[in-house]
Amino acid sequence: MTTARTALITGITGQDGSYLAEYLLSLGYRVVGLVRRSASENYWRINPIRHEIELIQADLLDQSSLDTAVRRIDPDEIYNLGAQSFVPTSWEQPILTAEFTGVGVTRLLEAIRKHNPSIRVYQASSSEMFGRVREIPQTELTPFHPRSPYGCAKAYAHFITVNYRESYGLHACCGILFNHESPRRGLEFVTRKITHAVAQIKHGLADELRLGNLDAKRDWGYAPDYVRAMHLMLQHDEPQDYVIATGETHSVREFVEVAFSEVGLAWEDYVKEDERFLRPAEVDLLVGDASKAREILGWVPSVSFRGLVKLMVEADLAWVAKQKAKRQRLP
Ligand code: NAP
Ligand code: G4F
Repeated sequence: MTTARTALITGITGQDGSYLAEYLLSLGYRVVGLVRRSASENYWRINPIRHEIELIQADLLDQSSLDTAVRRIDPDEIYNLGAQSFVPTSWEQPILTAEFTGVGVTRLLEAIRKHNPSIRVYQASSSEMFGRVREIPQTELTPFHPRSPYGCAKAYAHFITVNYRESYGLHACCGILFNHESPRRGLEFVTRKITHAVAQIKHGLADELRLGNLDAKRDWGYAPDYVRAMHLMLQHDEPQDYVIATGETHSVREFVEVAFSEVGLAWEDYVKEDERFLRPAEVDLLVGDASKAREILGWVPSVSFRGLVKLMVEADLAWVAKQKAKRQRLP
C-alpha cells in the first residue's frame, strides 16, 4: 500500500486555499492547512471539509512558527497562497503588505531550505506584477512594472522564489495567475461586489451599487480551474514559472452589464461612479497568454467569461435569498 502524499497549504481559509484543499483531497492527498491565530475563526470556506483536513497554527510573519510547521508536517508539497491580497489595502498598509506578501515568502523558503530542500513549493505570483503592461498579451517573459505596493511585494516574492530555485536547487514554481473569481471570492473584490449587489438589488435589499474605474480591463477566469494548474506545475519534473490566464480581457463595465442583464435589470439605473474607489495608480489592462501552460502542462480553462458571471450571480441570488429568509424568521 502506498502512503498518501502530504500537501501543506498556507492561505487555506482563502478562496484559492479552500478550492485547492478540496481538489487535493479528491486526488487522495493528506491535506494540512496553515492558519494564523485569530480571536474569531474565519473558516466558512473550509467548514464543509473541516473533518477531512488538519490545521496547524503559524504565521508568515513569524519564522519560528514556519520552521516548526514545516518540520512537524514534513510535506511533499507546499502551496504558498497566504498573503494580504487586496490591492487597495496595500496603499493603506504598505509595510504590512510587504511583510506578509513579500518577506513572508523568504521566511517560508528558509524553513524549506533548512528542513528539507526536496519539498516541492508553489508560489502564488500575480499578474498585478505586470502593472503598466509592456506588451499585450503578457507572457512569462514580459517585464514587470508593478503599480501598487501589493504588486511590488509580489514581484519581490516572485524573484526570491526564482532565486532560491537557482541558488539552492529548490523545486520551486511560480504561477503567474491572472484574476480568478468564484462565489467564494471576498466581497471587496470587484466581481463579487457586483454579483452580490445585483442579488441584493433583485431581492429588494439595496438600490444602488457604487464603483470606481469602470474602464479597467481584466482577464477573469474561474478559481477551481486555476488551482488545478497549481497542482500540475508541481507534478512536472522541471520546476518552472507559468502564466495562467484565459486569454480574454473584459472591462469592469462589461462585467456589470452582463451581471445586471442576468436578472433582467438595466445597470445604468443602479450603478454610480464613486471616486472613493479609484486607486492612486491603476492597472488599466491585463490579458495573459497561457500557451506555455497549455503546451507543457495540458492546462486549459473550462469556464467562459459569461459562464463565470452567470454562475456568480446565481450563487449570490441563492445566498442572499437564504440570508433574507433567516432575517425574516428573527423575532
Ligand atoms: P484570499 O482569499 O485573500 O486569501 C488569502 C489567505 O492568506 C487567507 O487564508 C488569509 O488568512 C491568509 N493570510 C493572510 N495573511 C497571512 C499571514 N500573515 N500568515 C498566514 N496566512 C495569512 O486570496 P486568494 O484570492 O485565495 O489568493 C490566493 C493567493 O493567490 C494570494 O497570495 C493572492 O495574492 C494570490 N493571487 C490571487 C489572484 C486572484 O485573482 N485570486 C491572482 C493572482 C494571485 P485569514 O483567513 O486568516 O485572513
Ligand atoms: O477585483 P479587484 O479589486 O482586483 P485586482 O486589483 O485586479 O487584484 C486581484 O487580482 C490580482 C491579479 O491581477 C491579484 F493578485 C490580487 O490579489 C487580487 O486578487 O479590482 C479589479 C479592477 C481594478 O482595476 C479596480 O480599479 O476593478 C476596478 N474596480 C472598479 N470599481 C474596483 C471597483 N475594484 C474594487 N475592488 N472595488 C470597486 O468598487
